[in-house]
Amino acid sequence: MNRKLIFAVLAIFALSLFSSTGFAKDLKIALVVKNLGNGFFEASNRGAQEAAKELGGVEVIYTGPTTPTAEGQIEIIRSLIAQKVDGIIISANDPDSLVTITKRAMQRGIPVMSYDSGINSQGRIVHLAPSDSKFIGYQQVELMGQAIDYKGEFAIVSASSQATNQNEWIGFMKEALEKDAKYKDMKLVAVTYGDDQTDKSYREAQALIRKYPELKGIEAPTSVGFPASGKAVIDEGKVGSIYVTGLGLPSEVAGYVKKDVVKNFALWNPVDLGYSSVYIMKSLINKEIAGKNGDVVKAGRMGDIPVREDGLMVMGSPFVFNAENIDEWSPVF
Ligand code: RAM
Repeated sequence: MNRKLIFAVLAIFALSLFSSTGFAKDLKIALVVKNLGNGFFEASNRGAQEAAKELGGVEVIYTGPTTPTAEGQIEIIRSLIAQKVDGIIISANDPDSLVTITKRAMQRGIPVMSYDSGINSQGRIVHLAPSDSKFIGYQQVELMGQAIDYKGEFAIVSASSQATNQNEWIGFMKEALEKDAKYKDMKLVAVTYGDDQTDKSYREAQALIRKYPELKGIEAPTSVGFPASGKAVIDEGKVGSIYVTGLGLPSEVAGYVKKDVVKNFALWNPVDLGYSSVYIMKSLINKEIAGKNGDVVKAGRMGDIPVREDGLMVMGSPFVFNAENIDEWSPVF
């Protein structure tokens, strides 16, 4: 072998050594949220970035449309496929219309999972739900019951009308009202949609208060619609006669607890949700799991998360917040 050849062989050897010991390119994982400017998703991104740091060699790209539409997310996924990201985690604005594009991503070798708000199972490998949907729906009715003494009219200010997660929860809220005699004197009079926009949610809540003079409660299963509804109750002079409950960030709802507009509400930890999703996606990219029933992901400080039937994964039970614990939680998320 001449000296040049020996040199070339050595150079190739050194290069491959470097690439397997830290000079390898980072895995690019996209976190596609329903919409930007939403505190819930920003908190989930904090957890996602934390997981990326812990795992090493992972870059999380936080992205999403400005308003929560499936069209906006389809455009973003199209461009993520072109950029050849290594994995896509998405909170879906629609369970069906994203399937075609996410299937295309998977055909190109990019694993897709949903978190928070699911895509139908043909369009993703696994879905990480924050908690059992039935549990969430029934719990919301119970919290509303506690706030209005299980009596009177209440209305819902939801997120967007196509959102998978909110629609599932609302379905279970209706089921609880029908099935459980405890709620027989409570009446759901309307379901409206604030599209996870503060202004629109505020206007919807205001319209409900004006349209239903007997209204006793507003339930908002969205972190954006919840504080917006609280503000509408105050501005309409209804403190003490209309109570708001729902799913919200303690940091954004604390003020309404103090003003006696909110007695109690629930949420899971969005930081943990984003954190767990990145661990799950890394296992999918590295083919440590296939996303089948019985697979288990070792998700760092969150411990083992098993895959159930239909690729469903579930994080835990929601926390309930009230005047007693709100100050402890509002600095956290
Ligand atoms: C909003 C979004 C999200 C939901 C929370 C509770 O931020 O709609 O999907 O999980 O509220």
